[in-house]
This record gives sequence, C-alpha cells and structure tokens, in this order.
Amino acid sequence: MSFSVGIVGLPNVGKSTLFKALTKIKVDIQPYPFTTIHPNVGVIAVPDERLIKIAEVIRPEKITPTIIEFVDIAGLVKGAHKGEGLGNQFLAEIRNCNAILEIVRVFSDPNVENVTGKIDPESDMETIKTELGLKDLESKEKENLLSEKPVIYLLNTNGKSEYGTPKTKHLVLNLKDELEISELSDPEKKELGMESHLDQLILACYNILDLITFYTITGGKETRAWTLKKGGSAPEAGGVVHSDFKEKFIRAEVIPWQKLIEAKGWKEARELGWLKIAGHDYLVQDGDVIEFKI
Ligand SMILES: Nc1nc2c(ncn2[C@@H]2O[C@H](COP(=O)(O)OP(=O)(O)OP(=O)(O)O)[C@@H](O)[C@H]2O)c(=O)[nH]1
Ligand SMILES: [Mg+2]
Repeated sequence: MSFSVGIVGLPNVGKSTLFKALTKIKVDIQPYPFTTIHPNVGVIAVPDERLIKIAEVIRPEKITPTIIEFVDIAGLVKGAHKGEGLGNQFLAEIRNCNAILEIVRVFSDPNVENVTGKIDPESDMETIKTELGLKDLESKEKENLLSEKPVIYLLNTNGKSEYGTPKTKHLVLNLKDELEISELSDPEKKELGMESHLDQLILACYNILDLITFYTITGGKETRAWTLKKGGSAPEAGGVVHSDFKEKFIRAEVIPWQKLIEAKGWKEARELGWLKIAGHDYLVQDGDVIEFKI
C-alpha cells in the first residue's frame, strides 16, 4: 500500500516538469496547455536520515526506504466541475489521491502560454478551490470529499516576479531549475554550486499525509522503512509488512530508533532490557523499530 499525492493545477504551470524531476520518468513537457491528458504515475523513495542511521548499527545486506506515489494530473480550468477542459476525468483522478500538491504559476515566460492571460497566484488558487468545492456539492458520496484533502501550495517562480505573495502558506521553487538539477550528477551539482530542494518537498508531502514511519530489520538482513497512518496499531503495522501479519499477529518487540542506536544493535538492546513487548492494542509510534512475532 502506498499513499499518493496528486499534482494539481491550471494547465501549463509546470506539473509535469515537477513530476519528471521527482521520478526521472520521461513525460511530455510542452509550452502549450493540456499536454498531459492521462495521468502519469510514479513511485519515489522517501528521504530518511533515520533509516541510514539505523542501518549503520544493523549493517544489513539491503536497505529499503519507504515510498510515496506522485500522480501528475491533467490541467484544470474554470468550469472543470461541469466538464470544461478535461474536467470530470481530472476530478476523478484527484479523488483517488490522499493529498494534493497544487502548483501555482508565478514564473513569467512569453513562450509558455498562460491560460488565464495573467500571473495571479491568489486568483488561480481560488479557481481550483472553487472547482473542487463545486464538484463536492454535486457528489453524492460525502466521504472522500475533494475539498477536504490536505493541500500543499507550491509557487513555481523564476524569482523575478513582482507579484504579491499569497496569504496562504506555501512553498516556493523554480521547477525548471529543479528539473535541470535532477539531471545532473553529484559532482556536476557540486561544481555548479547547485542544490536540489526536492527532498524538502517530498518530506512536506509525506508529513501532510499524517503518516508515521516504522522500521523492520528482519534479523539483520534488511533494514526497511514502512509507512503507517498515524494512530495505527501494532497488528495494522504488521499488515503493512505482510498481508498475513495482521491476522496472525500475536505480539511484537518494539524499540524507539534512537534507543536501538544507543544500544548499538538489536541483541545488545535485548540484553539491556530495552525491547518492549507490544500487544494488539499498542499504537505504533513514529520511529519505532519493530520485530513481529506471528
Ligand atoms: N520559464 C519557465 N518555464 C517553465 C517553468 N516550469 C515549467 N516551465 C515550462 O512550462 C511549460 C509547461 O510545463 P509542463 O510541466 O508541461 O506543465 P503542466 O502543468 O504539466 O502542463 P499541462 O500538462 O498542459 O497541464 C513547459 O514548456 C516548461 O518547460 C519555470 O519554472 N520557468
Ligand atoms: Mg503536464
């Protein structure tokens, strides 16, 4: 199971540019609107310093990060809820996502058509909000409402904008630059003094999904990070690792990741008495390292 973030926004704002920078999947990026029709879906690793630190102690053969899915969705225009543009299809795809990453155009470029004719971040954000809200009003299902999904706003700017900053909390990036940086090798980045900001963006998306990360070490073979909805129980965490583990869960041994590092190993942690037994009711904490007993 993975959690997904829908990349949403007006046409021609840089959604596919970001998607390509994140996933390295070759997708169509063009200076005209509605380039993307069918959604592009890609899965990427969630950057995780704790995983690296745990692996330094466990020294596994394999390290596996947890993942997050990004979906690059067709551009939305005013009236999308009534089917304008690629409206209805677009809205159905957002429904399947757990959160929305909304790209707002602030860059100006005469070669890239602007569907609204002007740079106006506030008004563009309002357009999308209105469309999602209107679609919700029509919807019979009252669960999964589009306008209740968590949203991260990302202003795509080339830094020369004289437009006011929106009041809504937002991130600011230059996606064209980010795409170029994502195509450079580490030495090239160093030489050019360029640094990617995508890790921060991925973590911001991960955090808004209200998720926690737990870890397994499978007897030292593989140190792996997993994603669980905040408030999930030990058997639910087991179900993330293996579909059988939820049913067959008996108990688990649990230790916070810092304590495992302090103990310098699983065996050592056991000897120190730092491994706690978790039963069915145990609520998994962010950063727990867990060994399931089935
Ligand atoms: N100058 C400039 N151009 C950009 C920037 N980001 C994207 N572009 C250009 O804008 C155009 C549209 O980019 P896409 O990534 O295809 O935009 P999109 O939002 O996926 O567009 P649709 O799929 O048509 O909705 C391309 O020509 C990009 O190179 C930016 O930060 N600065
Ligand atoms: Mg696109």
